[in-house]
Amino acid sequence: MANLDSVFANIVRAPEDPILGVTVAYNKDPSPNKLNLGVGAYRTEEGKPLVLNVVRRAEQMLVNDKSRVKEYLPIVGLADFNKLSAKLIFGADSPAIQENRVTTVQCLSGTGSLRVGAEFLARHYHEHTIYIPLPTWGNHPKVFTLAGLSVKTYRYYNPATRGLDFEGVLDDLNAAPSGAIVLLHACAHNPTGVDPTLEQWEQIRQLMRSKGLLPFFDSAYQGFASGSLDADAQSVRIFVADGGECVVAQSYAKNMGLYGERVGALSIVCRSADVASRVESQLKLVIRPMYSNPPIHGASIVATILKDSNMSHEWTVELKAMADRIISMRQQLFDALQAKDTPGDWSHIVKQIGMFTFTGLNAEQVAFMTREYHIYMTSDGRISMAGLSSGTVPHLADAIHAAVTTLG
Ligand code: KET
Repeated sequence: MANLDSVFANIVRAPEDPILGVTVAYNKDPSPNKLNLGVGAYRTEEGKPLVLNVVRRAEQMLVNDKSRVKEYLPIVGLADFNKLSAKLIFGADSPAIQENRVTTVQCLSGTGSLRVGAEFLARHYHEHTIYIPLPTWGNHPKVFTLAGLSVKTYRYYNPATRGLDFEGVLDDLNAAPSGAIVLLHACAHNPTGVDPTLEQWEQIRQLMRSKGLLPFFDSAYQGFASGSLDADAQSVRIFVADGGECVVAQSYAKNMGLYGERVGALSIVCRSADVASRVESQLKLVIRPMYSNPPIHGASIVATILKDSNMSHEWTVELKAMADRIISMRQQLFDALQAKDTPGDWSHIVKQIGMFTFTGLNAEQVAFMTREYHIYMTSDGRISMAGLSSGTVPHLADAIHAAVTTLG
């Protein structure tokens, strides 16, 4: 057989990605009632992907501007984009920015920013252990391990209360070696939808600073949790306000709907402008052999919007509308399960925040819902609320009811 001649003949087939593989399976399903609640991607009430009006407007302006060229960006990306991204997450009046203690580099969306940050830390930071919450976004351990960090977990979610295991967070961070890196979800924790309160953040900050733990924030949902960009950045800002150091990966995939444009930023807040500029020089050495320099289009869209106050305002209105639609989906799903008397307490659906509900459904129940109802979701029971609409809530409620009553 010719196949045996291949130098790759012994390659073992890899499994699909636990999140993106759900879309692959969904695409293969011919059922007209199929519903994809796997990947965290916003859909309209009509179930369609959404390009924000303000994004269309910015793109039109870019296309019409004949002075624009397609030259390479610098290794660190578009300067305006970097400045505006730092302001967006740290606040317009952030002393760290004013004192030039922040270096920001444009990266390939949230994932690329995490990867560049992790590669930098593996090369230049003395402690190679990173603590990630349990559970967390499935790609985190892979990104950090491949970058050369050693991954450990800290307790985060309590399945019994479907809320934060705050004691667990504090105990595990307290037991971490001094200097360890700690991955924190800035807001709208994925997959649980459970965030610390501001008071709890403050206690986490105090503990981390007292032990010299280095915060590495993943901010993939700024504006999606509360609908307010500033409120959703509070966790990051209280860490920056104490003058200490931190690392932040930002994504515009969800909050500006720029998923496929791959726009994000990595910021490292340092103690002095001199350190920040040396850090940036080393970030360039990480980026150059990895992908040389980042793409221009998406970052230009973001910069066009953020530097214009009218367009920025228009963005916040559209962002709030997305956040509000998700919140109303939570209420509708909760009401539908109440109306059916579905066994169990479903109040966590309305209490959790952000794009996802961590339903508590087990892998067997999820498989049942996919098989019998053509509803696609990750096997950990996470559903993307942003993929639901008023029209599909009853179908999902029927499926959950049947899964819970049939499989207990
Ligand atoms: N961090 C978190 C917490 C996150 O949920 C995602 C994406 C990312 C980073 C990366 O996003 P990027 O597109 O690189 O900017 N999460 C959704 C999509 C995915 O898995 O890629 C998801 O959980 O469905």
